[in-house]
Amino acid sequence: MENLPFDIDYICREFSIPGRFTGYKTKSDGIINKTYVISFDNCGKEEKYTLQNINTYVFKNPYELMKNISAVTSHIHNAIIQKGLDPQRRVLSFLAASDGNCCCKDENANFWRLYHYIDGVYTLNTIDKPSVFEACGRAFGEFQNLLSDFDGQSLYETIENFHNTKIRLEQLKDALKTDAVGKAKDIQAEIEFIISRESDCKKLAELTDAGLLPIRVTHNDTKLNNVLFDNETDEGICIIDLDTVMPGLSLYDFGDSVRFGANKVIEDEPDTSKVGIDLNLYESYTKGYLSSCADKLNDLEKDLLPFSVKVLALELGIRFLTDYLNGDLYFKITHPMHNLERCRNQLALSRDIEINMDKMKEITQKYI
Ligand code: GN1
Ligand code: MG
Repeated sequence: MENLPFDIDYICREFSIPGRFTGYKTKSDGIINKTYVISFDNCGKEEKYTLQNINTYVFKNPYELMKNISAVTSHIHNAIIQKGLDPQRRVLSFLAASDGNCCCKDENANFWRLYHYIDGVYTLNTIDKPSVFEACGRAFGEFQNLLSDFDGQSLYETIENFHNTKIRLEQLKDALKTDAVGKAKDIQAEIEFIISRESDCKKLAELTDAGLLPIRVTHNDTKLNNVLFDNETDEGICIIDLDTVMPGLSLYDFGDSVRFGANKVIEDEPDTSKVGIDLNLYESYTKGYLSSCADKLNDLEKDLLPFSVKVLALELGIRFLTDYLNGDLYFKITHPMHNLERCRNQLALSRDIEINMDKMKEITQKYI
């Protein structure tokens, strides 16, 4: 097979994969790592694996990253067995490389990891029916539950201050000052919008410092497409993309999930007039999420659920804009304005959430 985006002989050797390589598919859901599903014929039986090239611009220490993921997945694995459920389909399982680590480094300093492919599931980038988003909320709430007795102290911080919106804003201001590629002049409106919401950016960090919001072990990247849904039951059975599982706030997970899934359009939609919060979807997610973890959250966490959606949209807008100013080094892009369009989409969403805040609070109250 010609022109593979990976060296299949190396991968097979490193992970001792049995059988004959028959082909691959590229997965395009994530915008950080490169992901492929690779297939083998093992004595007449098709066997599949998910192969990922870890983005080392984003994740500086893949070995630490994989130690986190090993610890977290084995904790979840045990918890799932205790519940009498099938760990093969409900948690990712990684293959060890030849040196015993859960990833390997090739001669070009690319890091690779491999996990068993889970069959009979689908992923989504948009919602076709509200019940699916309720299932997504239930799955992330359950993820929170499964990790509630996991010791976060043992985890490395794979990306420092990942959801510290206050620090994200400082990083934007630095990028603006440096103006590495001369784009600062074009983004006055976006900067004004963000600066006028500086107090919102600081709020969660301040409440955490004051000891009012508890640090938990959270996923931190709770996009809809990071859930595997069962083909037969539509249940969200497995949470993937565990790179950012770290100590964090429950509100990061709730806010991030809703800002992605309950937006009326996809994150990449450039027409901001179409952007908005779908209140029915907000309700579905809130219902699902609180049904599986309401008893774990304190009153302030529950009160701030709607606010968290606004602030996570604002934060991602800040991150896209910072990357745009820095010359698009972090997120994969397909065209020069991509990160700016994504930023505008998120800022429009946070504006629409402000407008609908009272309605969102009312909906949330129904499920508290
Ligand atoms: C990235 O890896 P992926 O595509 O699931 C990013 C998230 C953003 C998201 C926006 C490690 O997630 O924080 O919310 O893009 N992950 C990282 O689409 O930065
Ligand atoms: Mg992902």
